[in-house]
Amino acid sequence: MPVSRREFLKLSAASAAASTLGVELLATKSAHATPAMQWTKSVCRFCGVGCGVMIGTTNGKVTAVKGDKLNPINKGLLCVKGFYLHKVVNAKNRLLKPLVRKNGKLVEASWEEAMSLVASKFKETIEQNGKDSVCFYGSGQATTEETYIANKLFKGHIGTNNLEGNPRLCMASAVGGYLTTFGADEPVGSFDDIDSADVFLLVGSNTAEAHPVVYDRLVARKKKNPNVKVIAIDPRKTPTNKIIDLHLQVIPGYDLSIMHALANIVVKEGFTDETFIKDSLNFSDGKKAISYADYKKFLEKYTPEYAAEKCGVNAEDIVTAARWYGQAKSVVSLWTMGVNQRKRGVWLNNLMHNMHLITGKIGYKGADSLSLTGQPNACGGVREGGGLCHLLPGHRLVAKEAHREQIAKIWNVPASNIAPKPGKHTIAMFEAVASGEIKAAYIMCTNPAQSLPNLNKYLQGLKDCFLVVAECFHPTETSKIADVVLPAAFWSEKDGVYGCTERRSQHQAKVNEPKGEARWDGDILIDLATRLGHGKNFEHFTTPEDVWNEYLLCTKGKDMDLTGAPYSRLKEVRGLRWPVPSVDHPGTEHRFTSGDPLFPEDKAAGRRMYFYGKPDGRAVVFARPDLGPHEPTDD
Ligand SMILES: Nc1nc2c(c(=O)[nH]1)N[C@H]1C(S)=C(S)[C@@H](COP(=O)(O)OP(=O)(O)OC[C@H]3O[C@@H](n4cnc5c(=O)[nH]c(N)nc54)[C@H](O)[C@@H]3O)O[C@H]1N2
Ligand SMILES: Nc1nc2c(c(=O)[nH]1)N[C@H]1C(S)=C(S)[C@@H](COP(=O)(O)OP(=O)(O)OC[C@H]3O[C@@H](n4cnc5c(=O)[nH]c(N)nc54)[C@H](O)[C@@H]3O)O[C@H]1N2
Ligand code: SF4
Ligand SMILES: [Mo]
Repeated sequence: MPVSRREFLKLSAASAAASTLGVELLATKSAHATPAMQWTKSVCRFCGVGCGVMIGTTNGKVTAVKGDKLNPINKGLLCVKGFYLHKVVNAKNRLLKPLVRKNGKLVEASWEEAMSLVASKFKETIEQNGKDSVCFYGSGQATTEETYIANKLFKGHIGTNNLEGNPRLCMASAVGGYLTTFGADEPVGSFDDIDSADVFLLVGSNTAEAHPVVYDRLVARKKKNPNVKVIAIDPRKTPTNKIIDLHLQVIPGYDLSIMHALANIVVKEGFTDETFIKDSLNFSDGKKAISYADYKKFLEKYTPEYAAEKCGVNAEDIVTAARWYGQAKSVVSLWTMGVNQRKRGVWLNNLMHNMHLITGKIGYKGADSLSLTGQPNACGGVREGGGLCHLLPGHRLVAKEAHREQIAKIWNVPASNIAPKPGKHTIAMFEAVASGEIKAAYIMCTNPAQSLPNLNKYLQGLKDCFLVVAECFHPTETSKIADVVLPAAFWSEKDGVYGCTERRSQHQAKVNEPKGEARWDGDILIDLATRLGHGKNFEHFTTPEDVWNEYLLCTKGKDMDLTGAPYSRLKEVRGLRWPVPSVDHPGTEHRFTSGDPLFPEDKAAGRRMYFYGKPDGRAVVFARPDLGPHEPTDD
């Protein structure tokens, strides 16, 4: 890497701060524009903000990157990560040739040798130990096309649902939260809501460092309107504190009680939207339906004093936060890993939504319960594309017979090829690797020997199993212990689609040839499929666009309909927010309300919102206890 992690974090914060002051240093500094340079529209591959970039090439070499001024997400700004993309493409530690382990050492090999070894080992393992003795571990940084091919190969042809991705470590709680509250995954609104919100509630989210361009948008909103208030719930003081008006510095893991206390005050002081509650909400204790009156009774325990005691904050601050929230015309909540990465992650996601629902502050400009996604394509490839062990493409489930049949038809396989039982989720999968139950693993675009929790439990198993790693760089902690390392094309060396936090799908452009002998990840997987005897159903994939076109069939008529987003259109526009059911549809800013092409006016019968993911169109407010962390912090 061109900078150390410490410098990197400093730079991130510094760049965000610079743009706070209106200095547009981000886009221009490293882009040494020359007349010979050609500029191509693309997208950043580093985080879920999904900033638009312009890639500068000189004689087929990537020489500069600048923010895309026409992109509505970043309007020309980039943080230090996007800003360095051209350096990363050309980094010295790019992996240029396949590596195969011989006598304990990784040595260079031909593609033919490496791939025939991978195919024969996978074949042998499946024959001797069954299809569930192999697995695939992918990434929210892979393109949708890549994840789609892996899904088609592993779930549809090999016949194992042992296919997972690193978003499990990151976004799984958010998915669970959206599904249980609204009946459908992914946000109701979009980043645009940031530009008109009056109050922001940031929970467990250090946007200044982790999502700097979102932070910039927040800063811009606050600068324009000094009455805007930002509340943060976070155990740490972070660089994001620069714009925070009220900081509830909680003891980690206890903040469920704060969210209930906020609801308690909002109810007591009359900030609820009674019409919206009557028309559009149900209540649940997590096991069964309860009434609105039951919910109010449940909240009584959660006084500001109770929550303050549990969380180590001031009761008055909780009251202030609740009043700001209640009085505001519109509120945007943003949260990331401080909410998701915990035993009660889904529950806390539900509580974030609860507040928006009981106050009716959702589904219009400036009002949204907006989970910030970590990775650039966790939403697109993995959540929408079905890159987890229980999913199929197009927000479908392996457990549903109709869903298996629909996808099997598109994949041209018997529906019985797809197993009805979910495979092993990430942790169970690596436990099975550690115990020797899974004997061969294909890892693409992620570095689990660095990023798994409780890593020491899994390292020996990873070393013992037959480990294939597709990587752009070497060494990484995972490539170091692999049996075969396959050089993958990076970012600007391949076409693909990324779907960011706000349901927006964007085209990533190929502008240069892969370095050395690197190949597109999709191409490597198609090669493996062919060697395993499944070539017939993959041979029509000659380009990523072919794959995208097949994937679009999986989205037709679904809540994440992308039918109106073929490459021809994506290459022109700055992404499209689904549902986008036809090529003349502009995309959707707010779901479940008028303007959403799926909003059923007839069923809604005058209601402002209809949550069509639920059978009766009503979202659910959850009254679950404020259980603390699995493992409290010690000194
Ligand atoms: N520079 C850089 N940026 C990145 C990434 C990167 O690797 N580097 N990765 C991207 C990805 S994949 C992700 S997921 C995001 C992560 O983005 P963030 O989640 O914003 O980043 P974290 O550093 O994980 O910060 C989590 C915050 O949660 C707080 N927290 C911890 N425990 C609790 C708790 O119990 N309650 C509350 N309320 N808060 C708590 C922490 O103090 C911290 O401020 O960043 C994305 N952006
Ligand atoms: N201790 C600790 N652990 C964590 C977290 C934490 O905050 N602290 N955060 C968790 C979270 S939120 C997340 S999202 C995960 C992230 O965990 P990882 O996915 O392991 O994170 P990265 O380091 O981004 O790994 C991506 C890898 O893909 C490679 N790569 C990049 N582009 C391509 C490509 O086009 N093709 C291929 N084949 N490879 C490519 C990169 O070189 C890199 O090695 O970590 C989780 N684990
Ligand atoms: S905020 Fe995220 S998407 Fe935007 S430039 Fe930075 S890393 Fe890339
Ligand atoms: Mo993440």
